[in-house]
Amino acid sequence: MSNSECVFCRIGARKLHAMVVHEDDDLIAFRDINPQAPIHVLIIPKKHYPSLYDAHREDPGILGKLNAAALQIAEKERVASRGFRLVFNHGDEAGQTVHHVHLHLLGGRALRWPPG
Ligand code: DGP
Repeated sequence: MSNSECVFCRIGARKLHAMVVHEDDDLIAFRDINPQAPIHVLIIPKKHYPSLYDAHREDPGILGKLNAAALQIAEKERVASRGFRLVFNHGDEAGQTVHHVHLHLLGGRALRWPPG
């Protein structure tokens, strides 16, 4: 299922331009439009799942696929040995703004902890 109102569905369907770094049948990864680190890639399922719970309920395996792709991209982007962070923002208090499941891959600088 895809949602024509959803910006990430449109990127996944290649109807909206993004700097794509990785793609397969199930997912697509592209550079964040507002990067918070030198490497900031979003890995998304092509199918529209508004939240982690929807994805977990409908296709729990997709969450593992997003992680596996992130590990591969981190190597390609040369941050695997330096360190990187993988983040799912879920809901208002986490600051989720796009309601299509996405995994953030952040790296290329020292990342503070705890996050803001
Ligand atoms: P989140 O706060 O977890 O919902 O993060 C959503 C991210 O999506 C945010 O870092 C900015 C990014 N983003 C929003 N719209 C677009 C877009 O049209 N293109 C790209 N490349 N990134 C987008």
